[in-house]
Amino acid sequence: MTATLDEQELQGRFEDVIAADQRIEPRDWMPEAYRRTLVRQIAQHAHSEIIGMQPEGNWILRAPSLRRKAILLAKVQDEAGHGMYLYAAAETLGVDRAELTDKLVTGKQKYSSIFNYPALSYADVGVIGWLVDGAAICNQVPLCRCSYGPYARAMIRICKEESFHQRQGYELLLAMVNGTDAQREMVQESTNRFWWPSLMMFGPPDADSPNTSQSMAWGIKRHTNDELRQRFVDMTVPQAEALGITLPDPGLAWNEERGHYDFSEPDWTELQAVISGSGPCNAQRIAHRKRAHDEGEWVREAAAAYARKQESRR
Ligand code: FAQ
Repeated sequence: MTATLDEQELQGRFEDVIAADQRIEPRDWMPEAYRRTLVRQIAQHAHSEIIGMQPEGNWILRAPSLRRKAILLAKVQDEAGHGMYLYAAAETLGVDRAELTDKLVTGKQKYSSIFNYPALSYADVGVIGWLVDGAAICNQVPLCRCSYGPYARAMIRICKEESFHQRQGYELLLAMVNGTDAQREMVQESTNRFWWPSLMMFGPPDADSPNTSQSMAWGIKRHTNDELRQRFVDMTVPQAEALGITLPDPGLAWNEERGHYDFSEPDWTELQAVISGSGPCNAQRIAHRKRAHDEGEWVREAAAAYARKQESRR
């Protein structure tokens, strides 16, 4: 009886913190479902950053100049850093990074659909920065106000770096559209391939999103998938115009009454296929991640042995 009352009291306190828009910290009691939802989202987010190194990483050795190589190396390294902050945030919820990595490579946890598309030309490096990091920022800035403290704080630093990434992508595209006809065509061709997958990053439409309403009630998500997708379209159309690039949607038009751009429905069957493992690069991405993890075994062993030795000297 007392245990039930205690649980109710703890639940009440948790709800008060959420209602007051304050932060839940690792030491605080939280409902098991809240903890599970956070582990799911933060782990998926961390996996996305780590798998997200692969498409652009593919171009590091083929960058067209030393300057472009240095920029790309720094960006890909930042993504590794984001993965580390996010795994650390997930660990405050009582899970272990090794366990999360295992769930990634065995397909038990997801990562963002966007990284299952290949980067086929150097214009893709610019378009990934512009559209993919642009969509990531739209989605992630509200996560800086997430009700779970360690995730919210990790997102502040990540968002600062993501906006820098978005600008480097746009700067690369500006250089290319001011170059030759062939370079302008590369930018257009890359935009055509990445536009729809970028819109899908925000998740399924609200009517088909099983997690949104509960995550919003808990203050984990602050906006619905469709709200953020609209925000991204509104933000991106003028940027495309400034680049002189056409977005591949004949339904795209300013709607005076709504004060937003109208746009066509993405192909949701494609999103479902990519999420469930049938995207163009799913198998390759996981195989590469697994190989890198296996080859790093000796590094982890050496680091653990060194840590044990340091500990025994104290
Ligand atoms: N891909 O009920 P919802 C980056 C899953 S940015 C794969 O709407 P939720 C930076 C979803 O997990 C990319 N799966 O789910 C970068 C759920 O499955 P589950 C990462 C998706 O959680 C840039 C099911 O569908 N950003 O890495 C996708 O409320 C450049 C039902 O969906 C984040 O992770 C998808 N697109 O909303 C790096 C941001 N969409 O778990 C390198 C944080 C949905 O029940 C280069 N995450 N699913 O089995 C979020 O904001 C949310 O988790 C959403 C999904 C919005 C992604």
